[in-house]
Amino acid sequence: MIIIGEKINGTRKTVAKAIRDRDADFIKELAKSQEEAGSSYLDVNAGTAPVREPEDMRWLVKNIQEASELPLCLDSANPEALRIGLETVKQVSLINSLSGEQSRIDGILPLVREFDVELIILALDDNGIPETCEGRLEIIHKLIQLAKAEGLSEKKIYIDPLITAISTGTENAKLAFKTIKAIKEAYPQTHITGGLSNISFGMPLRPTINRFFMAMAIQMGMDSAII
Ligand code: THG
Repeated sequence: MIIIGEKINGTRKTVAKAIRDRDADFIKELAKSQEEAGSSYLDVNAGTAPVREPEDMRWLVKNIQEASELPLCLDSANPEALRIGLETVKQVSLINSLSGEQSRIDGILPLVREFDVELIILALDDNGIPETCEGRLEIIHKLIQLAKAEGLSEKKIYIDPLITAISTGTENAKLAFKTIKAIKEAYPQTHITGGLSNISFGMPLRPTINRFFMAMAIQMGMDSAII
């Protein structure tokens, strides 16, 4: 399993405060504890306003790399923040993420050619998240072709089928399993990842639901998770 540690995320209050206060010790501790807990990558999401995000991303990447040797997963929709992150990292990083939204295709795809990266691809576009497996696969298919045209090999591609909450649709777990299985059949060389805790949003016993879902998703071919 390829574990992407999700704790360095500026949408979390404690992390937002640490970014604002430039509290490097707090961020370094989050990096170290996630490395000790078995992370393969550390997700870095500044989660701040677009004008501040590039500089916050640079500060985060610089400080995380002083605390941990792990490769990073740069989590932003902002091409400028991703670029600054990619210029600051010491080793090949995951970009989180490319979607079928035109603004991301235009802003993020060029970075794939320019930098030596790995890439997370999301099954959504300007019309939102398709409610069917077929609709999601159509987007994934298109984005894999685009990424390959930029020289990226399947082994460097991570597909996120988009795990959505069972609290808003009881079929959502089954839909995720079906999509994972179909992706693995069509693109056996790619990795499959996703935000695990999305599945249990709004539910009691979240850790239990997360664990059962994960075990079943692994059976379907999932080999990574953002946790
Ligand atoms: N797919 C991809 N990337 C993603 C997601 C995804 N990045 C962001 C997110 N989803 C995964 N990252 C997080 C980071 C932190 C938390 C959840 C997901 C988190 N949540 C607390 C909770 O749910 O209770 C509340 C916040 C807090 O702790 O303050 O911590 O799906 N490709």
